[in-house]
Amino acid sequence: DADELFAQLREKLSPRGNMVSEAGRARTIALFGEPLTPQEVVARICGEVERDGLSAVLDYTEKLDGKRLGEATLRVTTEEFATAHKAADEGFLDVIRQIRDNIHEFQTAILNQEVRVTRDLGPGQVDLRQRYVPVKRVGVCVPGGAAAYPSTLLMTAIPAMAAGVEEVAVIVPPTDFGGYNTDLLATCQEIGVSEVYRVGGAQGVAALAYGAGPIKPVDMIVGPGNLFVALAKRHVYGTVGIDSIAGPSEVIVLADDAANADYVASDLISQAEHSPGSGVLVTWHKPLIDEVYAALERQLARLSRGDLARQSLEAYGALICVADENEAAEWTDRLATEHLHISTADPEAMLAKVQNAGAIFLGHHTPVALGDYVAGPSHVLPTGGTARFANGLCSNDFLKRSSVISYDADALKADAPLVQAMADKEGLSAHRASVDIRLGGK
Ligand code: HSO
Ligand code: ZN
Repeated sequence: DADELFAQLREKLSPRGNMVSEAGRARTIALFGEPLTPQEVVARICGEVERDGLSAVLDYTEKLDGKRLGEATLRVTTEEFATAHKAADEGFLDVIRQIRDNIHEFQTAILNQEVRVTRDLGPGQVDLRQRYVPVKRVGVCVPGGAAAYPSTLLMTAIPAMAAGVEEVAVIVPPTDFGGYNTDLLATCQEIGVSEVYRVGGAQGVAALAYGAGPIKPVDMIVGPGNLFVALAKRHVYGTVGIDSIAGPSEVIVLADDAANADYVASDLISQAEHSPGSGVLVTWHKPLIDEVYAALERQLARLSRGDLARQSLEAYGALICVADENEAAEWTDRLATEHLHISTADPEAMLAKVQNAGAIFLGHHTPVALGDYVAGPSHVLPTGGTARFANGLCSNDFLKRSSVISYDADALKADAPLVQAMADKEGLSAHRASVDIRLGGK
């Protein structure tokens, strides 16, 4: 039953913070003396960091990540950056530079420009503007639990820099995949990110939001993380701005008889290997279901993360056969996934039929991995069905807009009756007076 499958997928893929899992029960009893939901854990940690600052951050880092850090070891030093950069492979640094340039090019090209409207009121002139100014200080969460993600640093920090953000502060867990990962530190050095703290989880997000010792509060926090990072961002929202709440990676592949089963399978697996991650095939060419299934088996057997990807696909994947392209478009819009790959004879025609997806990949030569790593749009994208209303991260998210309004004396005179009429209706006589006084009235 299609509706049930849809509900199951949605349920499985959206981050859940209001349930105590088996493992969570024992762990939270050990840590807090009682079983707590992830939401309650996050509220406690954030509350304590807000109250006690650095000491709470260091205590939680010890309790949760098993590392006792001090003020000196929390922040990555200039020497550590330099050493990592020197040790890095020259070929890797060259890759980073090329990707940096791609991201910077795209993120600069899409930047919103000031809009100006002038209105002629007889002799009077009205000048109206929408002005964009970058957020001053941004915090970036880089994951470091399951794998090292220098790509995520690039896909968050470079859009911020392209927008003109002056200060980028990075938090990353104190792990070998995180704050001790030399590739990540070398990447920071290469792109000019010099403020990196070895702290993850809710305590890291709270430190960015409220400030803690050397970590000065930021204006906005972006970037992906585990459930605790996601819930903490939601918790501190309002004190700071945030991007969307990112959940596990997902892709829908739309395919017809022009698709190559091996290519399709490789795209499904590439998002599933994030583990958890999901891949869903939707096709109206029935034989493709069996072909892709066989291709999945072949490829999973020989990939290094094949077992992880298999578990993800078994739990969160699906191969769906529909009647035609229109039904496929309906599925796409309802699932509203992070990635959509259109693997059909005429991808542009299919593109015109769909509305909801964070990033869309056209044709047989555009695997999602190009978007994950090199093309230019950010790989921080809406997940869990939120592509119905949310957007992928981009440079414009780091711009604030202000409206700017300017009237001359004649224009004020021309528009005064409108203000007077509205102020009289709403009974706000001081509003009216602020116009009258300028017209020489009482
Ligand atoms: N597919 C992930 C991004 C990523 N892929 C990072 C590889 N590294 C979320 O869209
Ligand atoms: Zn990926």
